[in-house]
Amino acid sequence: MKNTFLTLTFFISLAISAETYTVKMLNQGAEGIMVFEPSILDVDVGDTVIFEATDAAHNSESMEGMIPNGAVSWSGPLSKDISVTFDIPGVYGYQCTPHSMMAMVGIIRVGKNIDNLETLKAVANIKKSSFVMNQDRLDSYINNL
Ligand SMILES: [Cu+2]
Repeated sequence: MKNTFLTLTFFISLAISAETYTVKMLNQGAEGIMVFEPSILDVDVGDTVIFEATDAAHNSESMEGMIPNGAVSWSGPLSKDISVTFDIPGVYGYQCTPHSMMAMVGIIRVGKNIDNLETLKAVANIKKSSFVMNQDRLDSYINNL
């Protein structure tokens, strides 16, 4: 009986304990210049991601048409950390506003859910035509989901 109670308590505490992750905004990372690191991140519903202003002059902004229906968009200030909590499952595409042309983009998948992936891909196809470098970066992130 006591063991059952302890097991139950353990699983309940797992279910309600949200995690916090950090994504660095970098001038230079393992994947090249102007990158989010990690560029692809899996989180659970209710988890929080801190986009950390490791290097200056970057921000994190959700991309129009690249977040699930009902999800709240975000747009962080330059050179400042921003914290975003993900309550809606699905795939989220985001960018650094001043470096979007350099394909400074990232993907967060919430709850292993890819229901909006086809919509996101269609928008990404249009978006990548604006990239002046790293044209295949966003595609490669999406293909890694
Ligand atoms: Cu940037």
